Parts: sequence; C-alpha cells; structure tokens
Amino acid sequence: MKYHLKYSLTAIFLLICLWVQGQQVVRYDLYVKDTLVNYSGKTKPAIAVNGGIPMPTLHFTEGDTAEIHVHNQLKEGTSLHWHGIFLPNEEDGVPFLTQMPIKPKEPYVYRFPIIQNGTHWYHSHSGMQEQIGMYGAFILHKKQNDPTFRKGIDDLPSIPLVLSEWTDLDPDNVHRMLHNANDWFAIKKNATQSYAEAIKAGHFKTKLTNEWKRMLAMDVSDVYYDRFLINGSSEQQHSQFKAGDKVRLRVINAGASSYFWLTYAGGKITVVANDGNDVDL
Ligand SMILES: [Cu+2]
Repeated sequence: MKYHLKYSLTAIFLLICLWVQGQQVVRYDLYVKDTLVNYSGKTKPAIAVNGGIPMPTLHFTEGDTAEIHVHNQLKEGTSLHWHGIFLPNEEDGVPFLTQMPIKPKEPYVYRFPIIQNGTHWYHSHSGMQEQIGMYGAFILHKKQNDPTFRKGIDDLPSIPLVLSEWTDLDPDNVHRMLHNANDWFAIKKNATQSYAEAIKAGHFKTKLTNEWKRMLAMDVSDVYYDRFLINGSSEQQHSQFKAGDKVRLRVINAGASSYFWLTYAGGKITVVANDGNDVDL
C-alpha cells in the first residue's frame, strides 16, 4: 500500500512536469548595449541588442508563453514595448506607467502568454532608444491545427523586412527641432515653400493661412534622414530564393516618423495580412 502511494505520487509528479512542459515556455535573452555605427560615413552612437540592429527577430507560436530576459548593459534605464500584443497590462513595457524603467545591470523578465498570431514588432519605450536601434520583428505563428491556417500562405517561407530610418543627428535634437517647427528638414528634403512660388501658383492665401497656423510644408515623414534601412542595412540580398518562388514578406514599419511606399518590379504583391490580422482573399 505504501509503495503504491509512493508510485502514484511519482506518477502525479511526472504528469505535472509534462503538463508544465506542454505550456511551451519560449525563452529569449536580450543583451542591450551601447555601440557605434557608421551608416553614412560618420561614426555615431547607437544601441545594439545581442550585437545587432535591428533587435533579434523573436518567434513564438500561439499558445506559447513568452519569457524574455532583458539584460540592460546601458548606462541608462530601458524598457520594451510589445507593439499590438494582447498581454497583461504590467507586461506592456511603458516606463512609469506599467513598470519602472529597467535600471542598468538590473535583470528583468517579461513573461506573458501568446494568445494571437501575426506579424508584429517590439521596441524600446524609453527616451529615443527606438530611433537608434531598439526595434525588432515579433512574429507569432499559427498553430498547425488552427482552423484559420491557410495552406499555401501560412506555410510559405517568410522573411521579416524591418524598415527603419537613420539620422546622424542626436534624436533628442530632432525632437527639439520638431517642437521649434523650423525649416531645416524641409530644406534638406527640398520641400520648402517660398512666398514667390506660392504667389506664382495663385496660392498666396493658402500660404498665409499655413504660416498663420505654423503648419510646415510637410506634415508626414517630416524628418530628413541620412539613410533608410531594411533589416538594419541600406541593401539586402536574399539569394536563397530563385525566380518563381513565392515568399511571404513580413513588412514592418519600424521607422520613428517615416511612411514607406513599397513597389515590386515583378508585378503585383498580394496582401495576405495587415496589422497582424488575416486579410480575406
Ligand atoms: Cu509601438
């Protein structure tokens, strides 16, 4: 009888272990560190996570538990926000609101269940850290037995295309210049409006109204950038694909202020999902 009890306790213990295993905790370790980059010919400070920009692509499957260990090797606080992810509020990564900043050398763990699928991203929510490298793809796969699994789409080979911008200016300075509403970026982008041109085009009144409103010539994508980046570089080759292959591009606009327009030389692109939601085809 005693032995029986012992064995059944062991069995229960093993079952609990298996059940815990079945929860599929997927762990990532992120080492956040100051670095120097040279995108434009000038060496500038940036932040690399696990040695790179953008941050590593994190993959999970719906039903997993995400466990993300942050190792802050900066000299300032940091935080990570999971963009568009359904999670308990305290994991949302907004400093002074849902958590305190992760102090230098202070270990921090984000842990939350993955209850959705789709292409998402994550980024720092502290200061201007996002602008200088702290952004990355956050990809949530469907379960194989998901009733919405689309054969020929959800099983395509996929690559993240993380679009971003690089400025040689200190991003805090960019922020300050936007508040001043000066014309510097418009000059750099050749987008200034002169009174003479406005009068010539018969839009003197509009020009005056805009000046009165202190409305700048460009309202969106209004910051001049030195480089635009795809997965952290000016150019990318994906030689693993050959003509005729189908590929799913997981396009993420990780730009701090730019809108991007994509074109494909090979014809039309089919949009299969948008903002993490499947599109009816
Ligand atoms: Cu965000």
